[in-house]
This record gives sequence, structure tokens and C-alpha cells, in this order.
Amino acid sequence: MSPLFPALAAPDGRPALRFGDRTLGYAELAATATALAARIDGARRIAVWATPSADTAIGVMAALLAGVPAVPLNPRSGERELAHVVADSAPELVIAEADAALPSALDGIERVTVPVVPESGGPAAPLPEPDRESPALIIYTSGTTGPPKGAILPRRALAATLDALADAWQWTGDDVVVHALPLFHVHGLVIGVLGPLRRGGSMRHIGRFDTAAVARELSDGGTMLFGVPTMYHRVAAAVRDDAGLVAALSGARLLVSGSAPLPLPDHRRITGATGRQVVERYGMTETLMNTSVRADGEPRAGSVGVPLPGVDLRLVDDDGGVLDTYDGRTIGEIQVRGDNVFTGYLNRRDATEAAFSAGWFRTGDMAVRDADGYIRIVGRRATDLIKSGGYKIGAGEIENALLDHPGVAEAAVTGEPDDDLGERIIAWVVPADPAAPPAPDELAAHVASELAAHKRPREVRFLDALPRNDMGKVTKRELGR
Ligand code: MCA
Ligand code: AMP
Repeated sequence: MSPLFPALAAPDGRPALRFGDRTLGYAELAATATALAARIDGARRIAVWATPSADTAIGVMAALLAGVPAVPLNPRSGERELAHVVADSAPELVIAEADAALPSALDGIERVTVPVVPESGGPAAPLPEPDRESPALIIYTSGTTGPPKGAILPRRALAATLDALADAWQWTGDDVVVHALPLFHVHGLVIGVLGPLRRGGSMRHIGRFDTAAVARELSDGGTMLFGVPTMYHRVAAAVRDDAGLVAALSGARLLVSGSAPLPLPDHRRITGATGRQVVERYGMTETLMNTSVRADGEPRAGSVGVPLPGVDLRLVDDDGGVLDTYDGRTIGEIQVRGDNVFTGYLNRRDATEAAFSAGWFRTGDMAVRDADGYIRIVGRRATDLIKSGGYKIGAGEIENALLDHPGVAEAAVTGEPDDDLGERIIAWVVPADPAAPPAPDELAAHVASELAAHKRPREVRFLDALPRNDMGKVTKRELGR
């Protein structure tokens, strides 16, 4: 396989990555990542403490150069979730910023910091290019029940998805991507950081999402904006009275939204103010990117566009029959295959087998297809999966964390529509002592410290008992009626 990042082998003076006021050129990135790659070469698997920083990008790049699988860790993980990821992935070492305070779940794992290497004195000899099927990244993703599973992404999947997006978005080395996404998921790390580096272009990470920073970067050389719908919802609210933001968005080459559906009112507000259509693309941790509205295609709000080059996509009905309908009405599950698809879940052969049907990956997303092949996602097979702020969250993992709290006798978790977050997590709780239920804030803080802040309930509703059917199973549909 040819190198994943040709621009690293022939660095010119161009900036590669910018985090806050730290800019990393291709020469510095190549020298530093190559030195770090030599340090970690031979390790079976490593972890990267994935703060939104240059060190995270260098750490991941070093792992990719060395052919060592890397597990990006959410630096905001709670104790239980981090302990699970560390035990499951068993990293030999963790790459972290020198001043990061690492939690006890990482005790006993060797800590490595990014070396300081003079640009000119970087090691010359590149490491041999690993096999295309070898695992590059292991990214943890939630299911309906149980703890998150590690999706193993081989090198060819990264190459396939990034090249397909280059085709769909006419993405080149001249593009400057602007975003504020976390670096422990596919969206921010693979598309947002590795994407620009594969093209030989640039990325600017603005830290915490903020429309003023978006306006500043897009009016100062940024060409593409990547974000989740919550970010575009905030953009849609701000364009009403921010002429600078309107001008910046109007001048951008491409505004891309993904990770969850972008509601039509947000599309309309942004287009109404700027004349620009936000382009939606559809992906998944296990499949990387599957479809997109193309830069050279007809824009269409509410659609995730057409299958990307190299992605086979089919719609399958409830009986397993393949649909050949292009009527914009008949609903089927999206199944995909192609070089973009992962190889399986780490240590979870059962879950891997269940995820495929005769070689096709079952996404669990339900969609219709228009006459011209455009896909519209209409829902999800699993009601116990919640998308909040673009993060996928399993109801079961939150229920388990709530049940760990001494004040909780029974718990059920649902998602409710939310203008800003898409869905908002609601916890339905039967208190252990009805006379003294735990405070909602305390339960939210408990979930945040066990799992992650984005998994905390935004609202807690107390009940005397959970609704159950004759079999004793909680009937979530009855909740909130
Ligand atoms: C609040 N915080 C707490 C608590 N409450 N911390 C601990 N305990 C608590 N009880 C803190 C948070 O850590 C955070 O800190 C701050 O308060 C606000 O948090 P939050 O309310 O969660 O922020 P938000 O306003 O809801 O965030 C919106 C967001 C975020 C910025 C849009 O949801 C986000 O970054 N989403 C991106 C998700 C994403 O990348 N998904 C990709 C996966 P502080 O203020 O310091 O930050 S999907 C994917 O990869 C596929 C392939 C795809 O298709 O893309
Ligand atoms: P994750 O498992 O966190 O990678 O999230 C993947 C899921 O996000 C998909 O299975 C979809 O349900 C959802 N998703 C991603 N992009 C879009 C989009 N543009 N529109 C609707 N849903 C999306």
C-alpha cells in the first residue's frame, strides 16, 4: 500500500495543523512523529490521551507511521468507562501531553510524551509501510446495552474513506479545514485531522466551539467547516444578527454537517442568511463515511446524499429482502460493504458476527431512497440508542451507572427531541427511598464521573414504579405519556 500521508515524506513550508496559537508545519510534524514512531515501534497497541492538541495529532501520526494500533482515549472519560476501555484494549503505553494529569485507571501504564525534535534534524529513514489490512485505530463506540466496544479500523479503511471524501467534496491540499470536534471519535480525528493531512492541506482546531471563532477562521483563510448539528444549530441562531459570521460562511467553500441529522429549520436559516447550503454526509464509527451530498451535485436539505465511491449500499426490509425501490417512501435498513468498513470489534467475536449479514454491515439506520439515488435517513432500528450533541450513547450503559447509585432502586433512560442537542437524555428513576429521592444534579454528576459528561441525564423524572409488561420488561414507550 502506498503511504497514507504522502505530504509527510516531502514536506514543504505549508502549515499542517493549528491548535490555538500552536502551528505545526509538515516538516515539524514529520520529524516529531517519526522520532516518536521510532520510540513506540514494536509495541502491540498504544493509547493516546486525546485532548484537542497538537500532541494528540503527533501521537496518532506516530502510531500510524510505526504501524502500531492506537486507541484514542476521551480525556473526559469517567472512571468506569475509562477502566473498561483500558482493560479491554490493554495498551502498552499511553502518549499524553506533559502537563496532563492522568487518572488512576492508567496507573502502571508507561507514559510517553512527544519528543522535542529540531525540524532539520529529523530522522531521515521512514519506517516501512504496514500492510493495508493491519489495524490503524481502535475507536470505542456505544451499543444499546453494555459498555462501549472497540471498532478496529484498518489502514485501507482510512485511505478509502478519505479519498472518497476528496472526490465527493473536491477536497485538495489547498483546503483549510476549520473545526472544534473532539479527537477521540471518527468525525474529529479521522475526517477532521487525518483528512487534511492525507490531502497535504491544513486544519485549524478552534478549541471549544464558538461562532465568533468560526467567523474569524473562515474569514482568514479557512475553506471548509466541519461540525455536528448542534454546532450548526448554534450557527443558525447566530446568523440572525451577526453580519461577520454571515460574510464568513458565505465565503467558505464547503459547510459540512454530520454525526446526526441536521433539522430542516437549521438548514433553512443558514441558507436564508448566507445563500449557502450545508452539505450532509452520513457515517458511522464502524464504516467511516458511507454517503454524502457532493460538492458537484445538487444540494438537498434533509438528505445525506449518494453513496461515496467504493461504497456498496443497499436497503433491506424487515424480512431480509433487498429493496430495489427508488420511490422516496419505502423504508429499509441501510447495509454497506466496501474498503471503508471496519474489520470487527476488539475481543467481541459475537458482536462482530451479529453486525454483518452475508458480508454486509448492518448499520441499524433506517432510510428511504429518492428516484435519483439520494438517501434520506428516517430513523434508527434501536430505540435504546440516543444521539445527543452528535455523540452516540447507549441507554443501557446509563441505566447501569444510575443503578450503581445508592439512591436509585430502578432506572430507565430515554432520549427526547431537543432543538440544540438533537436528543436530550432523560432518566426515569424510582428512588430507593421515596421520601428522600436523590437530587437530579447529584445523579447527573454521578453519571458524568462514571461514564462521561456528555452521557449525563439532562433531566431526571421520578416515578413510583417503572411501567412493565407481563414479562416484567420495562415498556419505555409508556414513559412520558
Ligand atoms: C457539565 N459538565 C460536566 C457536568 N456538567 N462535567 C462533569 N460533570 C457534570 N455534571 C461540563 C462538560 O464537561 C463541559 O465542559 C461543559 O460542562 C459543557 O458540557 P456539555 O453540556 O456536554 O456541552 P454541550 O454544550 O452539550 O456540547 C455540545 C457540543 C458537544 C460541543 C456540540 O456535544 C460536542 O462536542 N459534540 C461532538 C460529538 C462528536 O464529535 N461526535 C462524533 C461521533 P467544558 O465546558 O469545559 O467543555 S459520531 C462519528 O464520529 C461518526 C463517524 C460520524 O458520522 O461523524
Ligand atoms: P457513531 O456510532 O457515533 O459513529 O454514530 C453513527 C451514527 O450517527 C449513524 O449510525 C447514524 O445513526 C448517525 N449519523 C451520522 N451521520 C448522520 C447524518 N448526516 N444524518 C443522520 N444521522 C447520522
